Amino acid sequence: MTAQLKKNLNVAELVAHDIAHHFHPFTDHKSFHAEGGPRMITHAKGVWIWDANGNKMLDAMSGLWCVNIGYGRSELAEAAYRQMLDLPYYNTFFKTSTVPATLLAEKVSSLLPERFKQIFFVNSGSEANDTMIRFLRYYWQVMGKPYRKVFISRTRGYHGSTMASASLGGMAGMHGQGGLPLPGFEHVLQPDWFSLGHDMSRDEFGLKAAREVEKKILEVGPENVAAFVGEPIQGAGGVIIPPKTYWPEVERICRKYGVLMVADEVICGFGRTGQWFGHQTMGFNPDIVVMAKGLSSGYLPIGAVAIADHLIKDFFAKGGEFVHGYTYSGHPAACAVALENIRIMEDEKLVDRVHDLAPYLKEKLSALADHPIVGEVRTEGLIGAIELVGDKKTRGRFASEGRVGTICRDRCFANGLIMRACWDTMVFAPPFCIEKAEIDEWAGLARLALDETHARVKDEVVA
Ligand code: PXG
Repeated sequence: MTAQLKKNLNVAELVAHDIAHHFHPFTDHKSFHAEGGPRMITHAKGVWIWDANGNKMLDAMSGLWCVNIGYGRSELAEAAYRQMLDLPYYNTFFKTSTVPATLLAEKVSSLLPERFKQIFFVNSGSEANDTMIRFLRYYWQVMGKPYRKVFISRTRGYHGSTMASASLGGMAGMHGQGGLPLPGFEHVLQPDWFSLGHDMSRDEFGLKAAREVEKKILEVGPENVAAFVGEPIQGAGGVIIPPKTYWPEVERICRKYGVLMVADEVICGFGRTGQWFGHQTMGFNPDIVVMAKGLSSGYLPIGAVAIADHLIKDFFAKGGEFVHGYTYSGHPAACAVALENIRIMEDEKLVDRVHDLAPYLKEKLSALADHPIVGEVRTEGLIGAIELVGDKKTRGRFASEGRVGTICRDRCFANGLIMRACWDTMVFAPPFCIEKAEIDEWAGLARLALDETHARVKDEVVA
């Protein structure tokens, strides 16, 4: 938006047009209209965003977990501009390619473990997961095991909004609308020690949650399972950081039954956990890596699926054409932006920065754990969560799941801080450029929002 347009904004008129014509994703339109429509976001810089009324907010969510390098990097805009002048579009079907698509495939491969040499481009995390599902179903067919069609994933996992990716995800609310999941998608317990671990130690609970995967494999029949799919750290499920025992045990189980492993790195990928990929931080070795968001820091839509050599070798030899692709697979402008994003991440050592900032973030936000309605603060790299509870000792929640989280989210907004509420878990994933002084400011705003939330709910009986 040009400065001129910004100056002449008639906010009330814009909001009225939005209410009249804009059907928003993940929005309850009844309350949205009743509460006066959208907050219009107009511009952003670093970790800060502004709305059309001039309110400035610290975005501790990087948009939707994606603006990893931070807002306002003109180099990315220039990369898109230059590419659009040279070649705004050409496809990557039918034995053609473009320079940015080729260079990005090579670059992404070089960031991943050695075995990932082939990269398939898509436009979103949902498409990345659909592509992975279609690839693996056909892969097993090519391998003479067409019955290996069942995907196992976790409750409260989030893998996207298309029919297949929402089926793969374990969000009850999404399954409740229109009869999902589709057949062939099974879900097991999420490794959420805080909510489900009761009196077990974290490590014991990690093993218990992993063995749910084994139970499910045996229930479905190992010969029918295509893959186990999981986010290294579940994001939209409430930033569930599994106990250290979880992933190695899941890997041992999957290998035992010949079940492939897919890491959905849409949130964890590209540095979020302090290493390039979340599976490196969590200690497991996937066969497929699904990416989006941080690949371009959200400046343009792009996602990717990386497939390990041991799968691709047979697939290329025996599979013939993979009858799959999107008009915008490897879109040149999106690839140019992703390349520039990765260049900046490398030149400015942003992954190291995440790693180095992580202890400071942990220290400052963990100080909130003394608050009367905070049950736990957990972080890994620059991602984390604050659990809201009515009873700190028993980790007891407030009545009506999600209500107190929503109050807290609104108090954050009112005080100039953006954190998301996943039910009664406040989650955060700030841009990697965040400064220590901004972390201090955030911790102060978070405490204020928690105090205001507490004031509203302190007389309530705990569920
Ligand atoms: N996998 C993971 C792990 C995600 O977090 C997707 C796949 C789907 O990506 P696309 O690009 O198709 O949206 C995501 C997306 C939330 C929220 O409520 C999270 C996402 C998207 C929308 C809302 O926190 N993550």
